[in-house]
Amino acid sequence: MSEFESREHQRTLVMGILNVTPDSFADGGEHFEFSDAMKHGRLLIEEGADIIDVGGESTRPGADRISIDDELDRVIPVITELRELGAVVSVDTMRSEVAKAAIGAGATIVNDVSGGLADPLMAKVIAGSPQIQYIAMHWRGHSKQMQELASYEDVVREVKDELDDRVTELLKAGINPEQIILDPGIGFAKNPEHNWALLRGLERLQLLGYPLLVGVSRKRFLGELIGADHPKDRDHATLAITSDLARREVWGVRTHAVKPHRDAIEVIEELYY
Ligand code: PMM
Repeated sequence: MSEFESREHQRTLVMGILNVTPDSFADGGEHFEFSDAMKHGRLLIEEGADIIDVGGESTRPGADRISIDDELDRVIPVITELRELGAVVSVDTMRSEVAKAAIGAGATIVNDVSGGLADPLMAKVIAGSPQIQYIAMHWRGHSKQMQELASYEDVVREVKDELDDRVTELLKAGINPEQIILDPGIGFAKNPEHNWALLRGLERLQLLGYPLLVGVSRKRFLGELIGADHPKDRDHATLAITSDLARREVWGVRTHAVKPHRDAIEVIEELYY
């Protein structure tokens, strides 16, 4: 029995996405103004989000980077306000300065799509905040170049090994194992076949012994499968994956629509756990 299988069962958590950006994959521009961002944040809370993931920098393939000041201006006021409403907040950032300011504003989870690779100071900030959980996603490079890096012989083995290397470095920097959550990085330096292979092979990643977060919401590979050009037409396909992931006991799913995912997870709970 693996370490993961011996853990007590926990309902899969729903992380609602709040992108305060003009240009993200699926909701770019819709919540860019503070008042629109908060309106959406309140909706995510009402719909039962366990966590709200606030991001100020788009990571869609080809995206340009923004300045630290712009990123701080976008995310900190929203995090402060969401905390006042009692939400559990994660900050989606690759920058240690932004992570530090977000923790100061009340974020309790740092979601780093680079797993600490983009900013060598990130691991120190997380090690210095042992109450914070840290999501380390599989990543091979920034948005501008990431699709050129989508080359694997055995994607599940390589993602597993690269995440394992990340964990080794994070632990070396003084982060506690209990702080770490891993993420296969669906769509990041991966083509559709890689994404499907990773989703099929998640149990091999679970063998690393850490909780897993998975983000497939409205991503392009779903659109290619079902012929949906518009991201919002990919919600049913996303939901099918959430149900499967809840059955396989992943720690959390990162989604745009919250309510249907909470409902689907409740059904899986009733059926199997
Ligand atoms: N995907 C996006 C952004 N942040 N964070 C984690 N941990 N995992 C993901 O898969 C992930 C992420 C890109 O999606 P979006 O632009 O729709 O938010």
